[in-house]
Amino acid sequence: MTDTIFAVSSGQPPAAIAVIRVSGRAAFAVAERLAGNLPSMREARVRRLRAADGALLDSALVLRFPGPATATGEDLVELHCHGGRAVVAAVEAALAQQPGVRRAEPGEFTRRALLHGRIDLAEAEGLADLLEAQTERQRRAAIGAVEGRVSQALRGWMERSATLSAAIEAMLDFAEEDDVPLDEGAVAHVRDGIDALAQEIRAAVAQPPVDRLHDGIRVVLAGPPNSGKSTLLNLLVEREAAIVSPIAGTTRDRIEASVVRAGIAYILTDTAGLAEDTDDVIEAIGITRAQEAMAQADILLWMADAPPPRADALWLHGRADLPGRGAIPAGRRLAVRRDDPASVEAVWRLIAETAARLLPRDDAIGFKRHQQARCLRAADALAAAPRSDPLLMAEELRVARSALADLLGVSATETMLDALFGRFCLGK
Ligand SMILES: Nc1nc2c(ncn2[C@@H]2O[C@H](COP(=O)(O)OP(=O)(O)OP(=O)(O)O)[C@@H](O)[C@H]2O)c(=O)[nH]1
Ligand SMILES: [Mg+2]
Repeated sequence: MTDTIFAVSSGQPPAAIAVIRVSGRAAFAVAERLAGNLPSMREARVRRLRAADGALLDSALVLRFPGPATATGEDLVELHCHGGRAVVAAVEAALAQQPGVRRAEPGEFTRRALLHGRIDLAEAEGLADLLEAQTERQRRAAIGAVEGRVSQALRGWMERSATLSAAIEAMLDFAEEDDVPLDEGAVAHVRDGIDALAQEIRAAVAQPPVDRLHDGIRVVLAGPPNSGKSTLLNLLVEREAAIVSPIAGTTRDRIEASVVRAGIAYILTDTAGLAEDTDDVIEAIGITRAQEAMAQADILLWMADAPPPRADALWLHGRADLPGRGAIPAGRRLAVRRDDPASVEAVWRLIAETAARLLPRDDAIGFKRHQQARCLRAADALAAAPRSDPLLMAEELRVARSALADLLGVSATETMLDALFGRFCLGK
């Protein structure tokens, strides 16, 4: 933590410009050694960067920002160099030679931001998702988290819980000091507040998590051999991803193809035909893999005449152009034929409709799965609080708060509680 760190914060060279960031106590001193006198705070100036022996390294735009109001919470310098590989390597080498200065570990700038309270854990997770975002929907969900949408919800619940705890504390103090029984009406009122909070948390995390949005929706094609799975996969992804042949058992392994449609990422998986019985060892392994893929599918496209193994599968009627297969039998969602692009488009529409139900709405807070699980734990603790025992209620409130605090990467901030209790005590 006492080290001063540096790293290229823009994309990998070569590029027109490479932004090298230096963060830490020695940031200004180090930059001064390279650039001569530094520009005023938050002002951009061109400076010549020189090695220790005075040799010219590059001419760069130099900016400096005083901590703690910086991205990392520390003194921060940005060197906007020419983005050639050798330029960047030379400036990095000059930085690394300075005492107490080293190259940053992956994510270390963000880690420092977290440690210095510039961002919280939920925002940091959003930032990681934002950097990985490849689709418009992924970007929108991630920027929401970076801007504190998740954090605000969590903090709001923590504060409500702290207020309820404070009310209990005040009630207990009052009863003790004046030696009177607890006011049952007031206890019931707090208990109702706890219930309302539990319900609100449950409702907020009832939306599908954002994980599927970031990881891609897993669409798996499965069914018996020769049912047209690989043909449909190729048509859906518009390339020859899988081998198609009239020989039953052509596909033996899982074949994955990633596609983005309407801002949503999908991973399509073609699988080995589920032959009734086989002596072929490799085919048998393929079938096991197919079954694993089916178990992990968010959307199962079931191409078979026999009914699907899962109630939520999308049952398709394949090869509908063949004689005798013209009419769609009951239970099938759609008929597919390789000579009819409209039938393939209809499959995509069906996938998209199903996917929409698996993804959070655009106006949802956008929790991740692990955040939802922890929020539910907090809600369970609240719901478990007994109706008439204020001490146990206070304990469940504390448990809930600490579950929420973990998601923000803060300790169930005593400071926040102190402030709140302090306020209550004033009027007592
Ligand atoms: N007429 C017609 N033939 C089709 C259609 N779709 C696939 N076929 C043919 O059916 C045979 C099997 O197709 P595949 O796509 O390889 O079937 P699969 O389900 O992947 O088969 P396995 O990999 O063995 O499990 C091939 O000869 C395809 O040309 C279709 O819509 N109409
Ligand atoms: Mg196949």
